[in-house]
Amino acid sequence: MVEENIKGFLEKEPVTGRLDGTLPRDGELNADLVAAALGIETGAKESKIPDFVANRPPSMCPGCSHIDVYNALNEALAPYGEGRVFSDIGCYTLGALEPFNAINTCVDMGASVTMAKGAADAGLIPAVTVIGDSTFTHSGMTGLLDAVNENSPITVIISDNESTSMTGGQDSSAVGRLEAICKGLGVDPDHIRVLNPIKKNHDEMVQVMKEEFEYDGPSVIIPRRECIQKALRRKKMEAKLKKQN
Ligand SMILES: Cc1ncc(C[n+]2csc(CCOP(=O)(O)OP(=O)(O)O)c2C)c(N)n1
Ligand code: SF4
Repeated sequence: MVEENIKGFLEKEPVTGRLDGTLPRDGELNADLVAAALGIETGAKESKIPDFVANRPPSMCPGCSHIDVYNALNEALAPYGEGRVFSDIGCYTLGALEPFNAINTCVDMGASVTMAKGAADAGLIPAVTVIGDSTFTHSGMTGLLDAVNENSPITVIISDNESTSMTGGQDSSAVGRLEAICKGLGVDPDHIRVLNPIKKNHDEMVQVMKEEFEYDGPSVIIPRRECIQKALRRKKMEAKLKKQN
């Protein structure tokens, strides 16, 4: 019944969208764009960017834990050559840009793990994944299970900022459970390595990464430090609650 309705609608109406210019060819489909495409007046006005705002590429916040992860990763991977870091979508995707140039792919949620597995199975070793804690629990876990089942030599770096930061800092369903999840999926506990990604620990991080790149099986590295923006909001809230009590 439902199928007949859809068919009928499509037969009567021309299909419009990104290809005919009704919607932009790329980028996010926000509510205003979709409303305009449907001919709905929302009253939203395009806001002009003031002249004093300089055009610049996006970047990670100063002090972000992902920065420490990329600094270590670039050093640890240097002897192996480029083109082996499969990543995903989140704040850490900004590691694709200068000055890091640290990741080579970003396709869809979770693809970092399956792409690394495919590359390793095809002979690209080491093959590395960089994925966020939230994206990992959304759709990276299944790929890791696959890597465990076939003992694929990949290193999955779960850059754990205990937050879903790119979309506004929602709680991540991974909080407090990442090691247990990886163990449950069958990763050898000796190859689940938790790190504190701060400058002072740079050499230790490089060393651990090098060790896991040499391991002939799936390994997981979890650099864990709370997102700075989330920590600031949390501290503000805690101070407010303290004042109220
Ligand atoms: C299928 C799908 N659902 C939702 C999103 C929106 N989204 C963008 S990044 C992201 C997760 C970011 O969290 P995390 O992986 O922990 O990285 P962080 O931004 O915290 O570094 C989500 C849910 C998306 N891109 N694709
Ligand atoms: S919002 Fe958080 S995770 Fe994102 S770049 Fe800033 S500190 Fe890093």
